[in-house]
Amino acid sequence: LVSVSTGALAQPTSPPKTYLSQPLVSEIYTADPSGHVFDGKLYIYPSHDIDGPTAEDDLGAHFEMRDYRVLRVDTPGGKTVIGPVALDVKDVPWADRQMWAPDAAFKDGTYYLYFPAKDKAGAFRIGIATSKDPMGPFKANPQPIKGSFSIDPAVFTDTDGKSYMYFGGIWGGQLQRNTSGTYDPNGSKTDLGADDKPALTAKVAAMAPGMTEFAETPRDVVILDENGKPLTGGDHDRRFFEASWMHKHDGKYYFSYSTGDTHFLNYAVGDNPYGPFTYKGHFLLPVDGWTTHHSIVDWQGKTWLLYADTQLSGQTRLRNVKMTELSYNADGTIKLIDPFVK
Ligand code: FUB
Repeated sequence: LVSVSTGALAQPTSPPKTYLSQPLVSEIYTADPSGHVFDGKLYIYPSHDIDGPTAEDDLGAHFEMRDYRVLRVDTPGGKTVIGPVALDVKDVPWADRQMWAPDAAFKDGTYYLYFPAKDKAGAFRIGIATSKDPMGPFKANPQPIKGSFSIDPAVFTDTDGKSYMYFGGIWGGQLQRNTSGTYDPNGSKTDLGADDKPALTAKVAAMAPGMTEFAETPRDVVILDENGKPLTGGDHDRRFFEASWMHKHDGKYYFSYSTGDTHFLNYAVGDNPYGPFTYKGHFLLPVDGWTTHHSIVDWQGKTWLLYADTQLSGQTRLRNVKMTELSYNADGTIKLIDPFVK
């Protein structure tokens, strides 16, 4: 027996990753999952990722999605059904490109799809489309919501029937280019550039009863630290970046969001839908891929976290949605979830 040495030292290899959960679908790429229970079934309104030609940049030009597909799960752990095209950008009169993270709501027999897209001037606006079927197809309104800007709408309906839209995102989400009330295409690429000042944050507005207009001028979703001071722009592990979500637990309002460039999902708790909200911590550690975006939904006696990573493709622009159980400690804090099994 002859053994031949190459002379090279063996390189340490990292152990293979074990994922906490598996992609819900592998036929198409999906991200930014917004979950809602309609008639006992879980409907998921995700972004529909495609492999476009645009190079990656800090403003997300590589997320060049053109349509939406709705997912449906009838029982936890059961098969995920992929719906047909629910809305295509070519059928949205005002929109030009980049159909980013959507959400949905139901009222008086109509399903509402809320979605951000860039208009012909390159400014993100939030549009509305309606359907009688939660899977669509949806018909778009000719104009975006009056006074809307930025990205990532999340519509929360409180127990009193009143609905609120949370939205916004910095960097590619353009919040920093909308501080004067109109879109400034030459504004900062990232944030306010003022690390010691209160950070830019999400917006919230009550929806008018018809669900297609804001009932008021959007206000800031203020997130306070343990000393009652707003989180600052330089606090990248805690400050808001994008991916707003609101849910209620034991009478408290949980505002959750992504920290973007530090890749955490965080939450803050308040006493009413407008806040202020007190920062509580991370609840999902960084996933594979640059973005992290989620929703939290009660279904069949449990609370579920819908999230996404890049397990199937290894590419930030081609993501896959996942689902795992989320639970609370006795004091109402959320138990931290690691997307990998160690
Ligand atoms: O999917 C495009 C954008 O990436 C979303 O709108 C953000 O939340 C981030 O996930």
